[in-house]
Amino acid sequence: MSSVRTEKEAATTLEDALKPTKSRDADGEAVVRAFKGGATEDSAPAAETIDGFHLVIDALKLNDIDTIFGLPGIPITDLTRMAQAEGLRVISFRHEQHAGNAAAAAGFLTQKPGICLTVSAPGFLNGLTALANATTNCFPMILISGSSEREIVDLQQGDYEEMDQLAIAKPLAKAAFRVLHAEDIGVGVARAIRAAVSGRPGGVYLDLPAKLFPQAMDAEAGRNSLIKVVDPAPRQIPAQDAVARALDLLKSAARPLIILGKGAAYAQADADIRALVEKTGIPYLPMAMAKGLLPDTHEQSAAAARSYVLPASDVVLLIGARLNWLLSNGKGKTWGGKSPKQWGAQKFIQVDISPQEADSNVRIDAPVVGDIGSCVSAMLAGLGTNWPRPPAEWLAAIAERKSKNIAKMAQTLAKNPTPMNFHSALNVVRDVIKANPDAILVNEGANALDFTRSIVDMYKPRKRLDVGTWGVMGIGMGFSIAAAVVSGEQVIAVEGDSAFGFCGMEVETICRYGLPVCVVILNNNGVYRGDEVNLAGGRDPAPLVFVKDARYEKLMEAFGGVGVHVTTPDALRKAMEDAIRSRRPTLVNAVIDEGAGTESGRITSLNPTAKKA
Ligand SMILES: Cc1ncc(C[n+]2csc(CCOP(=O)(O)OP(=O)(O)O)c2C)c(N)n1
Ligand SMILES: [Mg+2]
Repeated sequence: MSSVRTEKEAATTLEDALKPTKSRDADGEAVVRAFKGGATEDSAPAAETIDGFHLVIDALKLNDIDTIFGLPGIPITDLTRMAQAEGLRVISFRHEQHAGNAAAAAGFLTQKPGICLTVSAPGFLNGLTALANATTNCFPMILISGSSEREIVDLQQGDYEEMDQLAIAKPLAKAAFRVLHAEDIGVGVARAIRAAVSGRPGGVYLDLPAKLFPQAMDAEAGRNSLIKVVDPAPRQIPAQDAVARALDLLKSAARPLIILGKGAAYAQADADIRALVEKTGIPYLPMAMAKGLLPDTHEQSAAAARSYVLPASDVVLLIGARLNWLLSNGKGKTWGGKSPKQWGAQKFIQVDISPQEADSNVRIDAPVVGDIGSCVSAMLAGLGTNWPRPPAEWLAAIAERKSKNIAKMAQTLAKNPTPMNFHSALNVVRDVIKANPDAILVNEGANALDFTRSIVDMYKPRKRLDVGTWGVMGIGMGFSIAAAVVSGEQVIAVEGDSAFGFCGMEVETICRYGLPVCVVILNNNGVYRGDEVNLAGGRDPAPLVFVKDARYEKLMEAFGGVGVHVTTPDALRKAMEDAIRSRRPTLVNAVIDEGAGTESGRITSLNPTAKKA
């Protein structure tokens, strides 16, 4: 809670709210006196009233929202207390960005909007990065933020935490709303929920000014003003002719390929997606967060032959995957083009919920617009009984490259160098996930991300959460907390030491709520690697390196969790197995070779001035 407790806030404590008191201040001047079930002490029973706090809580509960990720302070301190008192799970963070990231991850995992609750101006801004990231990733979340007095903010007279938050949130969110009157809370929450989850999901901002919370209204009228959103994410059925056009094109392919994106994972259409892949027999590539939709060990996975199949394919079916930078924008060398802007020879079928996605980078020959589940089931129904298997030469060419690359990787993983490196450490994580396929893997860093993505197989859908479309650092602990809270499963967070630094304080949150999170830091003493020196030869360290031999595990111990310092794969394995057995918050500081790692991992080429080896 904020250390500045004004009269305003002092007057809105839970204690006040729970005991019947008189309403005062007809214009709602920041003093809570109306409450659920209240009656005045010294007069005949008055009409039952309800205040803004409870209307917000009831509106959320009515829509089956059971968890709030947030950080208290003016003007939402009592909202967090009352929400907990009313049976919502309130997970309180140390920094709003991580509460926001948790809300986004919860949204991705559950298809319900994750709720992040922040204080005004600085707290709001701290949460905004997560909101923008959620919108970019198409994760449904609602950032609910308290804000200061409208008339003072709008006249820029210098209110406590003055900021026009709605205006700032708008360009970064899918939608943004403000509620000024208690009777509009139901509509505001309903609009926010619909905006977050319908169509292409995204981040929604809901501005609740301080004056809204103590506003009282007749309880029955208040209850009647709430909306239980019916069918918040309506199915969007694709047109039959669009499906037929797509299937005709797919059938004509000599070298077909399916690419599954995180939209496909979000859709929870797992059985149909698997059936479509298996019935067509077409090789597929999972994007990072689509790993596990089919087990990565599936014989149709072409992941180990990615650099061969992308340029060689002739028809590509994109399911919930955008042709953004992660797929080299559908053109250039990756796709067989001779220059960065040149298109390859592929024809594309794109299954996406947004009609505007098609043609965003290259020509889409067969757009199929609708929700992924409806599109995939329509395509499945259209396959008929004698769908031809892809040409044998195509499958054989992929199989050959795949087995060569897998054998090469197996050799690398079998090595046991001293000091430990990314491969020997991640070989352990790979085994641990194989033995615990229900565990959720959270992953961030540069090399720590790229190596984990390629080495650690996933076996089930929506078990991998990572930096997503932006490649943002700092999602690790927020995503881990959300994953543990909404699933109850073991979480394993594989973190670069730099990545962990963006969110490390949230290990206190993990300990406070006793969450089964095992953080593994792949510690190479720096951003990308830890062996750089100051080019000027001065005393300051190079910009990319950290304190050598940092003891990150002590941070976890400081809050009662288990900290382990390891330098060998065997010790790492034991530490992870102990963590999973005990389900105790654990941080394993896995010291690896500080010279292991390349600039920006696999995206060195995006550095404008980096020397290319
Ligand atoms: C918010 C944010 N700030 C900065 C970056 C730039 N960046 C990309 S990866 C990275 C850290 C890489 O170091 P580490 O996490 O230790 O992974 P390693 O490559 O060393 O395994 C940084 C700072 C980013 N992606 N996001
Ligand atoms: Mg590092």
